Amino acid sequence: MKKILKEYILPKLKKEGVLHVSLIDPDPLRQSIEEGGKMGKFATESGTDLIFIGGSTCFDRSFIDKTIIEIKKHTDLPIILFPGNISGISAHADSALFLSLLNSRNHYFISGQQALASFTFKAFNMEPIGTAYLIVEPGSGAGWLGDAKLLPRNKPELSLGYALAAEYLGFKMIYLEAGSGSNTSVPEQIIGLVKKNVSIPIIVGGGIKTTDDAVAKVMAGADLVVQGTMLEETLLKDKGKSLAETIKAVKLAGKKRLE
Ligand code: 1GP
Repeated sequence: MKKILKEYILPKLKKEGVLHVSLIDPDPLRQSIEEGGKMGKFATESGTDLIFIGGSTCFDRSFIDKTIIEIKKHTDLPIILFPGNISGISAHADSALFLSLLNSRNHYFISGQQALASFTFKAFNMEPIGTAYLIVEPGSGAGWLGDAKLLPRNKPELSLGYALAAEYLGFKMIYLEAGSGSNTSVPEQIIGLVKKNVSIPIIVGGGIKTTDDAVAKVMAGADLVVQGTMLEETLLKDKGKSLAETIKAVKLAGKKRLE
């Protein structure tokens, strides 16, 4: 079994202060398998550290498998699943976030789906990175599909309660999510408060569309910054130029945080 958390993420974090993550959503309605491969190529050339594969609406495992195989032709970076549901688990990935949507109203998204997915993880001998998934307003599709009781943006202490619970329950990472394509991202106040009080790595994603916003997340305490929409959009518009600039700024901010 590959151990991406222990052997790649944690040492890189210690050395560089932050990891930039590119999210590719293997959804046939969004892009073809070849385009997915192109996104992986662009993300790698732009300097990203890690590729997440997943989304709330991708249900076709064979399409996910093929997309990962295509991406692997263009990158040596670890590919980690970010599954929106149990059909999002592919044996071709290197590792996977084993997500529990702690602030869901529906136990299926907290532990039910996980119990079913565990058989596949066992069969695939795949690393399950236990990750508490916390959805903050506005939440977008992930919030709706996961039946989340969205964490209020103006009450950071409520997010902190869930983050502390995640650490006490033994999760390896926390994912603060504002929802893919949201018009706003997770507030720095929430990230900062969580960072001050928990010691496990914090992933932040959803609605991070500009370099300044990405840098603000790092300076507030994000350990992994996830961008999906920006990768999709800049690939089409400016051939990924602004993604490369953002990644450069994120990495610089990570170094600054280490000083
Ligand atoms: C969604 O956090 C990710 O789960 C990425 O969101 O597409 O808005 O970058 P964006």
